[in-house]
Amino acid sequence: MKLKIKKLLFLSIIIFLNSCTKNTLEINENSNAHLITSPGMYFSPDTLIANVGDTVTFSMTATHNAIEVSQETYLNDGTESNSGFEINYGETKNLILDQEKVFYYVCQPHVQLNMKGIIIVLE
Ligand SMILES: [Cu+2]
Repeated sequence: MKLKIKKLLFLSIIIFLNSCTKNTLEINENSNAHLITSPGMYFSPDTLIANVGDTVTFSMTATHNAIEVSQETYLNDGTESNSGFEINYGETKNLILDQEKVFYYVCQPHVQLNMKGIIIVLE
């Protein structure tokens, strides 16, 4: 029962946050390796649901970066890093999801074009 409530809560967060993005959602419970790319002025997928222990590979093209920000910064289309992960322009980098958490990130030059994403890490 407790688990069900938790899942419902996460689901409502997902639906809300996904409405802020371009709506590409990846849920793949069978994989522990995920890839986020920048095929245009958006991240693909821009909403990723993963498990603790999974690895996310960010592969950014030359004009895009991916900077972790706070939830508030994310919702305000801000660009200020929260000292979390940073994937620089043109960089490919692995991120190990080591805790239950919702990560928010933006592409700094294109956040006003809604180029941002979330990673929801479940236990
Ligand atoms: Cu960009």
